[in-house]
Amino acid sequence: MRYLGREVEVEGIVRLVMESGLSARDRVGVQDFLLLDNYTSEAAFIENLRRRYKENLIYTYIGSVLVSVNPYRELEIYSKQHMERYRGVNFYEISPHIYALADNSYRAVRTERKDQCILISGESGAGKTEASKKVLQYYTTMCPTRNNTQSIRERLLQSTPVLEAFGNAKTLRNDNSSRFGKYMDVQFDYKGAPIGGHILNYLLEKSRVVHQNHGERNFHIFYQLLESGDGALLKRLGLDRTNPQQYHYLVKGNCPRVSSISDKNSWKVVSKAFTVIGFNEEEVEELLKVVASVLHLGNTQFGEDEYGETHLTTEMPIKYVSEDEVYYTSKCSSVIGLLDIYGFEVFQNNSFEQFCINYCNEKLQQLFIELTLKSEQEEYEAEGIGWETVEYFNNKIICDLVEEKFKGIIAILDEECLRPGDACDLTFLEKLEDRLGGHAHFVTHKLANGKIRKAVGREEFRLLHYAGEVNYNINGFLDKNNDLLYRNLKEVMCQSSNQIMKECFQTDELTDQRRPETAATQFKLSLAKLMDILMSKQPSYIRCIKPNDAKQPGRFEEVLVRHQVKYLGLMENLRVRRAGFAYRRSFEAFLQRYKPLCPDTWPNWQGKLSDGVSTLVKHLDYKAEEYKLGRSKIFIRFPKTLFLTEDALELKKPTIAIILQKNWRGY
Ligand code: AD9
Ligand code: MG
Repeated sequence: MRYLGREVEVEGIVRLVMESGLSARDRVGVQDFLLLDNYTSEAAFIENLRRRYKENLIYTYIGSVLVSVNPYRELEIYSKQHMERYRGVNFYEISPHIYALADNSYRAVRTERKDQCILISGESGAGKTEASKKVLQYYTTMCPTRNNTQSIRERLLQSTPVLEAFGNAKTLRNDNSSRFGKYMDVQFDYKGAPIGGHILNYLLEKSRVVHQNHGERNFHIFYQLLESGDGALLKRLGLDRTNPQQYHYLVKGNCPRVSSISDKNSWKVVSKAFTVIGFNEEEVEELLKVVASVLHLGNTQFGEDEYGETHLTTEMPIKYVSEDEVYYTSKCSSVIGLLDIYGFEVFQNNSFEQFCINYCNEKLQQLFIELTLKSEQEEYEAEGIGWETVEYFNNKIICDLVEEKFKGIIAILDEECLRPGDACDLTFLEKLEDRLGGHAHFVTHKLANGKIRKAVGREEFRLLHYAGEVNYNINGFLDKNNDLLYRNLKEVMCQSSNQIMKECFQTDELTDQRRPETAATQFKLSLAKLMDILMSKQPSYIRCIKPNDAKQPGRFEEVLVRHQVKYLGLMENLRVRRAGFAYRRSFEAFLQRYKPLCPDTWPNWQGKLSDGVSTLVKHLDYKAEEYKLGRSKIFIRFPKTLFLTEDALELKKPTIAIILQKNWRGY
């Protein structure tokens, strides 16, 4: 049957009508938060999420933003049929889904030739990586391929298990936690076939190689290799699987096995992926030699020293793989970028890592504000509707506090790292106090009147982030920022006969007398590059939420969710989007949906679309302040207007269904 200009099944329509109808709304909430009556109420927001989650409706929109709540169970919503259902469909026509978002970006690439990016954020275990895989699967399944692009499609897909083997680990929060941020470009040719990819990694948690907290593991690859590597291979690598406990680097967390993970199966997947990606046997073995050498180093007496030698071995596999992923081709027409990156983090004890991660989130928030306002403005202009000012908190002040040249926290940290003599974490804190003491978003335990602020420890500073306050403990900041490899160690590495080592440690680096950039500065520079990449694209957002800490299905813990709604900035998000018009629809879609409500437009409107919409809204008695007609869209200011229209449609439903069914039979 045809409806809204495309094939859909009858059941789909009834469901569609149901989902936006009054009775269904009470049960499953609204599918777009923009339609919440009380859109400034956090409680109403969470209640809507909860209702939907209870019904296994894990996706909800805030306009074009997709909010996703981790179901912690396999839902039957990711089949090829589901993918097909979402092809070419507009957001509001059918239940919210990640495929709708993926398809929307793809269509923009195809029809408007505009590069797209999909930004996925959320805290550990919220479902970011799963979301990015689903988007990638959608593209690799649904996009056309040409003979020579089949292998590229496979390679794009197979990059995931390899990156996960080297960059993911079991943590307390997530059995398959990504310990790095990832930005992946999927490139499409002019026919819309995926023809290449490019992966950038951010801030790998290198320290995990030498230390794991209780209940956590090292990176998956170590366990996979040891458990399932071929006997002869292990022998060549000098590894002994009979007693894995002997490897110091694998036992720090006292958690060699994880019930949800099969190292054996993963090893099979990774081995196959190596081949598909294009590693030959020798290259794989060279790579595994590096992996094995880490385990050997861990068992040598200096293996447990500070950072030195372990650093370089861990970074390599990731670096190597990621660089090998670059296969741009000249025929590339457009790009969809996928960013799977750590969300805002607040722990009991927050250190340098959280500082970097939260700084990254400030930058992404800024990008979000700029791009959302920009796209709103552009749309209003394109539609010939006057711009309405939106009040919002601009977090640029916090970004500057962290990254400003000479003055920001990173600059001060670098200064201390470079200063010979008595520089240490405490002198760093003193300098921060001296220089940033009066800043509106920076606080230490010292109050201006000489008294002590108890909420901030003596070895902490507090940042007032857009998402909330975080105390950072300064212990380890200088060491982690220095991230030094000793020169003699580098020299040894340069002489290695291992091809991967050679690539990672090139002799010209040794002759370079310049001091390498500090970790924070490297991160700042790579973030700046990332922002440039993202700024040049049209963004879509997926905000992931973890409903409980127990990794269990069906449990919706309100306090936990409330935190995330706050840290993800969702209320602000909603406020900005609701500042002008709550809803907008193309004339065509609006008319198609509501034309049964007016005898002049039903069953078919023959004239101009805009006239049809005018006739319809006049008949529906819309007041002038409730809506505006742009060039191709109708803008509706209040959800209530839309609801009343939906309710009217609901009343008409039986008649519509019969007529549609008749049409269907005759189609
Ligand atoms: V981390 O910051 O890398 O530690 P992520 O990436 O946000 O984290 P991940 O995608 O790895 O979380 O999801 C965690 C687990 O939740 C997965 O291993 C799945 O078991 C589960 N999950 C997440 N999303 C879905 C889903 N859409 N359907 C079913 C899911 N299970
Ligand atoms: Mg992840």
